[in-house]
Amino acid sequence: PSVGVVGIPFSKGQPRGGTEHGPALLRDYGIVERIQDLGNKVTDYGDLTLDAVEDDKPWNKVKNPRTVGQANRKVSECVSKITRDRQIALTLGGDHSIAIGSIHGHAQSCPDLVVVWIDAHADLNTPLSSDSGNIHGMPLSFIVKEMAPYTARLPGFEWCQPCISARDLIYIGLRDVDEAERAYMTECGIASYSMQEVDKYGLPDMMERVLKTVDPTGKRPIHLSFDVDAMDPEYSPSTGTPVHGGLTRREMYYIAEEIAGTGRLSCLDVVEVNPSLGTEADRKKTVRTTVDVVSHFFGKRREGNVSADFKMP
Ligand code: DIR
Ligand code: MN
Ligand code: MN
Ligand code: MN
Repeated sequence: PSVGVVGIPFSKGQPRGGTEHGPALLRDYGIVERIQDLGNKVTDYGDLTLDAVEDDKPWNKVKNPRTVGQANRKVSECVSKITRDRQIALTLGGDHSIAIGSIHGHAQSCPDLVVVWIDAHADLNTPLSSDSGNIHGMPLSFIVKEMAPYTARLPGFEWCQPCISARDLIYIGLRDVDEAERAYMTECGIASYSMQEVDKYGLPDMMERVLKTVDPTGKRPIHLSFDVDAMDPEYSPSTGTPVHGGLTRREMYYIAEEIAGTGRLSCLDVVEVNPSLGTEADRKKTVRTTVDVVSHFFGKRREGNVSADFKMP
């Protein structure tokens, strides 16, 4: 497959600096070469230039609304172009607020996409329900049509319209869901495979259910949004809001290989790697695990791979 990579050096969707260095770190650890070496044709579009908007006053509790809105407009345009050219978009975050632009842009080119959201958190707060005021805890409220009655328009987001239905979204890995988020999920009918269901069904049965539930036809393009805090902090400690009891590296390999096996991955977000958090060892562990997992989304198989130009010795 063809892959288009874009770095999104952004951290204004949450209070901790550092996620803006995520793209550089992932590149340093060879993420682009790893995908290339698997036989994919990779185009690297570099990093977006994202500026802070001056005098970006909070909207009620919500921090940096115009800065996050403007950045996401650029993300949307970029992802829309990449996916329109029939490349799989790989967005390197950045905090999870960038998924607003990523899904929005993807939906402009592929209106029938489905979203698989792998995260410890539901990221479904609205500017009205959010306790933290951090937009990285709200991206899906901008994107899901059924959330319209519960949300509010934010300055900086005039360009952004909800573009998916609640039934086109499914969660994996949840274990820290706010009360309002839980109520919205139930009210809108958003399916979720939280850590409870991961434990109950096991990965093979769960992934079958996930794919059948969100797309019984098995034909629609998949937008996979991967927050590295979905994994247990044992594997990805350098992230802003770690939660114990998460997915193992091995479970993420399984999920990634199953998604790759559909042949329908159309956009992958890799978000919330924060090189400024934890020790040097934590940072290494986080980025190595993340790059390894991403390679499985792009074709690496534990049973082994043989490249097209391989000559039998
Ligand atoms: C919390 C935490 N639900 C919030 N969300 C996080 O701030 O809205 N999302 N950490 O990744
Ligand atoms: Mn999260
Ligand atoms: Mn919480
Ligand atoms: Mn998230």
